[in-house]
Amino acid sequence: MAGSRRTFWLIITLLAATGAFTHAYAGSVSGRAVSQDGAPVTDAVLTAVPADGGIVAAKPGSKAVMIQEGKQFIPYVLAVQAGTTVDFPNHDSFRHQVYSFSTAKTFELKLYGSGEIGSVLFDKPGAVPVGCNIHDNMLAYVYVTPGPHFALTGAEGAAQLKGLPAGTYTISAWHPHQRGVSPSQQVTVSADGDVEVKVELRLRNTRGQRKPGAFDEKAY
Ligand SMILES: [Cu+2]
Repeated sequence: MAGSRRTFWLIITLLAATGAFTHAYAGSVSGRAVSQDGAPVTDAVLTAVPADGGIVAAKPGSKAVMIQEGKQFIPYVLAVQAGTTVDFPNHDSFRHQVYSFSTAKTFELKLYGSGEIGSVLFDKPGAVPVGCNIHDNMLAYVYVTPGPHFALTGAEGAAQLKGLPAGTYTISAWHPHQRGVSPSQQVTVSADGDVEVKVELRLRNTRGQRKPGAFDEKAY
């Protein structure tokens, strides 16, 4: 019967449009980052690493961007997977010189002006504080994750890690102002479920911005 066949395809189309099929292949983790005072933590990077150690490498040519504008880096925290090249375009009318002395990536771009772009390949996991030789107050962080599953928390301290194949994962959280090692916990993700995870970060008080290199690298 033509009518029932049409209804069948309509239902199939609606299921596909609402993502009912893709949900069957991947689970997710809804993370919430809070400080020791229970306040939501923005700009925390949540990562999920398979407990069996299997990591999918970044696609060749993966790119991300950190802008220099108004004597600031934007965003303040940029999370990328190892193997990603970050462009540092200068949107200001004056020159910047971007650098880092970090263990995960030491680099120094040449001094460059308005409209120009410097690029750096981040090939090793870790926290990379980024500064400018000309403007001491400019500070931001590139957080390089080993695998493809990561998300940055928003204003409410929430972030969702989507598209996780079923399995056991170590969920960890990192924030530039944290004290000590990153908190982590293991969760089991099913093929179609969402796991809620709350992570507590011990943050130090920050008054203004610190210069790159002044932070405790041992904590990472
Ligand atoms: Cu600068």
